[in-house]
Amino acid sequence: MRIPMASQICCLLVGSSMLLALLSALCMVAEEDEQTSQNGGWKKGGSLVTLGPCTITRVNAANLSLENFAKNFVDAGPVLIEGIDNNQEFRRECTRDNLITAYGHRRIKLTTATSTSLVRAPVSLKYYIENMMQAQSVQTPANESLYHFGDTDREEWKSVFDLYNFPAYQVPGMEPMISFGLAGPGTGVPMHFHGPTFAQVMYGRKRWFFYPPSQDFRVGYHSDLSMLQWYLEEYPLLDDVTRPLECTLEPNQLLYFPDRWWHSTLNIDESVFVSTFLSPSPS
Ligand SMILES: O=C(O)CCC(=O)C(=O)O
Repeated sequence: MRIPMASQICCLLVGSSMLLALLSALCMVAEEDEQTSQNGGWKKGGSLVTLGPCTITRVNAANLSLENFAKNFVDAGPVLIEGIDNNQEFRRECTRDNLITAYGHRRIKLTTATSTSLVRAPVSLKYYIENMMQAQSVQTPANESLYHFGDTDREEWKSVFDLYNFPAYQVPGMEPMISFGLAGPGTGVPMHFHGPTFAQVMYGRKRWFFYPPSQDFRVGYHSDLSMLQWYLEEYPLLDDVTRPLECTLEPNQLLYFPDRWWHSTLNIDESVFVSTFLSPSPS
């Protein structure tokens, strides 16, 4: 029997380690594809943003009656309600393929991800999804980061928005209005405030940051700083006093925050999301 020489053994070893590397790369691609298909076709990951801590109140919907919410949570601060499964039909409507196939030709308006939120020229939904939802670069300032949120033609989108079930929890004297959004990983909206709001993600994970109305700690924010740059450069410098409250919102959860709470967002993944803004019902 011929004994292989050292160089032949080395070739075999290199060959098999290359094969292993190739196989593991193929497995990673297959795993990513599987994750994407379970995720409505929307990509998970791809940004420098990781899951953060959750420092706000968390409660399971099974333990939170509508009465308890209205009595004890409406003004108490941000709350993450888990175990919410109220929008499966709307979620199916919002898969990547379905949005492109059924509504890709419609024109949507984009806004800059700044506190002043300037509206930019409309693009088709298909173009936005296929070409403009890539991961945010830290070099891109907020005034060049385009985001689709809220500025949707309500008449044109009525049949789609009608599929969305508003949260069963209610704030007495207030009525809901839907705002729909689609955005890429690493994008987000800087600190601002308005009336009480519910938020859900149909797909993707989204970090939320909060300050109470009494504490205007917009430390490190300025109008053209993107949320990604704030997160990478300013957020790590915050201390116990200046750090915002925060939590990551995922599908099957509902976030609520009361009137005038400062808030900002940062998408970890490609995200499809809805905010329900509450305003006083006309008497
Ligand atoms: O979901 C987002 O990225 C923005 C939501 C937001 O700012 C809001 O609901 O007021």
